[in-house]
Amino acid sequence: MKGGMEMNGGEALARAILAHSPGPIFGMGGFQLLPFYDAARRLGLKHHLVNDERCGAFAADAYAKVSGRVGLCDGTLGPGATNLVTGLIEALNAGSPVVALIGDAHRAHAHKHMTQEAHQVEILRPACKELIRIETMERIPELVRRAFQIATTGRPGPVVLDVPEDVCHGTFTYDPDMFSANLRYARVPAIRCRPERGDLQRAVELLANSRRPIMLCGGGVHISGATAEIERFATEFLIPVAHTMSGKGAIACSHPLNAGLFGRYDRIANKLIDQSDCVFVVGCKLGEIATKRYSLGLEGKPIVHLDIEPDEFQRTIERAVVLWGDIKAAIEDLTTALASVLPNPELNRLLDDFDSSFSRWKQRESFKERGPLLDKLEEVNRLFRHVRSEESPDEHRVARQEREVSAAEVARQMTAWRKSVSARMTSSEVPISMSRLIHELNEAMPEDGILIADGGFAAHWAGLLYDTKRGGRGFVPDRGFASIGYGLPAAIGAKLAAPERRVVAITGDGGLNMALGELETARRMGLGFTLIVVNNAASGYVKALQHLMYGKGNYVSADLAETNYAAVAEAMGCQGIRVENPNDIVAALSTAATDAGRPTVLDVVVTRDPAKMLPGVDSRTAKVKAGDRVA
Ligand SMILES: Cc1ncc(C[n+]2csc(CCOP(=O)(O)OP(=O)(O)O)c2C)c(N)n1
Ligand SMILES: [Mg+2]
Repeated sequence: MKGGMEMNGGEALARAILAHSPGPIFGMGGFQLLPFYDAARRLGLKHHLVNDERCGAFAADAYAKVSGRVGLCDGTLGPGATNLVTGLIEALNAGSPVVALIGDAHRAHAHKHMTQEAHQVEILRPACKELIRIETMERIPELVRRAFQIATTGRPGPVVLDVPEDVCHGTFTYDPDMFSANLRYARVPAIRCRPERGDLQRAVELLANSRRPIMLCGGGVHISGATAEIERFATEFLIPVAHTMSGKGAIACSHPLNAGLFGRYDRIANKLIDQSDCVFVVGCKLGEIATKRYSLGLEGKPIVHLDIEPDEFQRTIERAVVLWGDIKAAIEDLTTALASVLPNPELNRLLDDFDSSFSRWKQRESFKERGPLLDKLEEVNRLFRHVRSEESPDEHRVARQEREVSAAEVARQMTAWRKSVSARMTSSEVPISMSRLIHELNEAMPEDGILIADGGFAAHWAGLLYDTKRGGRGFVPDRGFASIGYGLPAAIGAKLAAPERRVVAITGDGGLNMALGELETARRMGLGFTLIVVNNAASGYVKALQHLMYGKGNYVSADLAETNYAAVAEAMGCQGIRVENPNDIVAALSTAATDAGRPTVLDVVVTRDPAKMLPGVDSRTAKVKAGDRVA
C-alpha cells in the first residue's frame, strides 16, 4: 500500500476515535488495551483514570446528557468490562450516546481460563444498544465509525466495542484515508426525521379542538434539543407543560405554563391531567413513576404521542395518534400546521379593532355626509368580517378562548401551591428539612447552573421542588436506571462537558458511599463542583418505605453509621463544609462556589425521621388522598 501507516490496533482505535473530535474518556486500564492508552497519550486523547469503571460509565453518561456529544468510557477484560453494566444500562434506558471500549481475551488462548476471562460479550449485550466485537485489525476504523453512528441515531444509546487482546496488540498497515469520520455522528441527534403527514393532520385535529390540553414531556425533549420549539409551541397554543424528572427544563420551571412534575409526586400536574381533554405525550416513556404505576387516568382521553422510538407507542397507552419522528422537527411541523388552522389572535384583534372603530366613526355627522366613502368602508368591513369567520371557525375560536382561561389557571394554581408550602420551604427545623435545602438551592443556583441528582430520594425531592430558570437540561438525574452512586461521577462528567457553568450534585450518603473513590478522581482532575450530601445516616428511601409498610421501628438494613463527610472530603484533599443549621446553607453554597480548583462537599445533616423522608405519599405503600403532605 502506498503511503500506508503501520501501527498497532490500539493506535488505530485511538486514531479512529480522534477522528470524531471526541471529548474525554473515563476508564481504568488493564493489559489488553495497553497499546490504546499509550496511543491516547501520544496522540492527545484525554483519558482520565476513574476508581470504578461503573463510575466511568456514569461520568460518560452525564457528559453526553449535558453536552449532547458522545460520552466515552472503557474497561479491561472481565471485571473491568462487567463493572460497566450499570452505567451502560443508564445510558441505554435514558437514550444517552455513549461508546465503551473493552478489552477481551487473546483469541489464541480464549476459553482456557485466561485470567479474568468471563462471558463478557453475553453479559454486556443486553446492557447496550449494540455490541460490536472487532475481529480483524483492518476493520477497526470502520467499526469505530459504526459505533458512533449507532450511538447517535434513532433513540441514542451506548455501543460497546469488544477488542480482543491480539487485535489491540497486533500491527497492521492502514491507509491514512481510513481514519476519516463524519462529524455529524459525534453528537445527537445526528439525523432528524419528521412524522408522516397524515399522522400530523390527525394530531392537529385533536389539538385544535381541545379546550384543556396538556403536554407531558420526558427526557427525549433534551436529547432532541427541542426546548426552544416546545416553549414557542406551548406559548402560541396555550398548552400547559408538565414533565418527568428527566424532562424538567422542557420549558423553564419559572414559565407561567409550567405545571411541574407529574406522576408519583406532583404539585398541580396530576389534577390538570385529570381535567384535560387532550394529552400530548412528548419524548416520554410513560414508565412506572411517571404514571403512578399505570394509574394516571389517561385511558379514554384523546392522546397524541410523539417519540423517535416507535417501540414506545402502545406500550402503556393503547390508543393514541402517533407521531414518529425527531421531537424538534415534529414540533416545528406541528406549530406550522396548527397555526394554519387555528385563529390567528393578532389578525383577529386587528379585525375586531377595525370593526368597532368603524361602528363608532359611522355615527359621526361628518362621516354620514360622505355617502360613497361610507359605502366603500362598509364593504371593506364586511369583507374583514368574512375573513375573520373564515380564519376562525366558531369551534376553534371557542376552544382558544377556553384554552386562554385554563392556561392562565396554571400560573395561578402554581402560585397558590407555593404559598401553601412556603412555611415548609423556609422551615428552620433542625435537622434540616429537604424542602428548605432545595429552597435554598433554588435561590442560589444561577440561571445556567446544572444540578445533578443521585438515584435515591434526592432525585425525587429535587425533581419535585427544584426550579430551573431557563429551558434546557439544567437538571440531570439518572432516571434511566435510578442507580444510587451516580451523583459524584456524573458531576465529573458534567463539569467536563460545561466547565464554565456551575455544577452542583445532590446525593444520598448511601449513594456517596458507593462512589466515594471518585472524590480522589475529581480532586486529581482539579474540578470545582459542589457535592451536597443529604446526610440522613440511612438508606433513607428504603427506611421510609419500611416505616410505611411495617410500622415505626421495624427497620432492617436501613441505617448507616453516622459519618462526617466534610471531614472525609478534607482528608481526601477536597474542601469540606458540614451544615447542621438551615441558616448556614446559603453561606456554605457560596463558599463552595469560590473554590474552582477542587470539589467541595457540603455535608448537610437532614431529618432522621423516616415519616418525613419522602416528599409525599408513595402510592405503592398507601393510597394518596387529597390534602396529603407534599414537600
Ligand atoms: C444500586 C442501587 N441499589 C439499591 C437501590 C434501591 N434504593 C433506592 S433509594 C435507596 C436508598 C439510598 O440511600 P441514600 O443514597 O443514602 O439515599 P437516601 O434515600 O437516604 O437519601 C436505595 C438503596 C438503588 N436505587 N440502586
Ligand atoms: Mg441516606
